[in-house]
Amino acid sequence: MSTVWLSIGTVGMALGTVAFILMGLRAPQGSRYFFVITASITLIAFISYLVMTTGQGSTILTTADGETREFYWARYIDWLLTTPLLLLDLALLALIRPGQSAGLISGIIGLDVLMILTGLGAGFSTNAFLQVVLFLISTAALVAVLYLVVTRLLQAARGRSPAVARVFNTLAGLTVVLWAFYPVVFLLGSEGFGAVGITTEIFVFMVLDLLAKVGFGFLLLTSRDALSDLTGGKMQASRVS
Ligand code: RET
Repeated sequence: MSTVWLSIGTVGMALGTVAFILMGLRAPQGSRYFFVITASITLIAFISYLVMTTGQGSTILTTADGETREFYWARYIDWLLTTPLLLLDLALLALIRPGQSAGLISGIIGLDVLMILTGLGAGFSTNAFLQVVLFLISTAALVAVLYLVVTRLLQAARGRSPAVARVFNTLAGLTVVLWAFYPVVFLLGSEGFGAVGITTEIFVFMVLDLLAKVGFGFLLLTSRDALSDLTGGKMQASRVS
């Protein structure tokens, strides 16, 4: 059954990538970078899902009490690359002059990378104490990332056009809710308490990944009003300076 869920993930990411590329070809020039970033996100996830569907990208670990579990590390390489890109989409939507907020953007992305790397360490570790410590650091980094999104970025987005502010609110809300599920699945799944089986874990991660990437991408890239406001805003800004 795991292979079925992983195959659905692979096909879903492939379809999302093709759709975003086709939509990008018809998009106004000034907003194309959103299509490039978002299609790259689903393309990377497609590769990761393809790797996992073909039985690669996981390792069998033996825990201290002699039990074994299969750890899918390929998804962490996907997340390491794609979660910063998702945050970049949000930042570019919210900030009028992203170049002037380089500190904020790199802070958010730096915390996000810390989150994924410590999560990878927790997943790979067979030492319970180290797992707990790394899990807590990863979760703290997640809280910090989401906090910055709903404070600093949300505040910045309020200063943009109503259409941009509305799309940002929706996407930020979606991000907070979906991202909060990941540590819960980790905790309940094979890396944590093992309360749910590996097949269920693979299924839930697949649904979350599709919503957080393809769902997020569709919401962003079909918001024509917001995207055209952004191009207009950009042209105005360059005229003033
Ligand atoms: C881990 C490890 C345990 C602690 C935390 C985690 C958070 C993961 C997140 C992943 C988001 C992935 C997305 C993928 C999109 O397709 C690494 C599970 C906090 C938030 C959005």
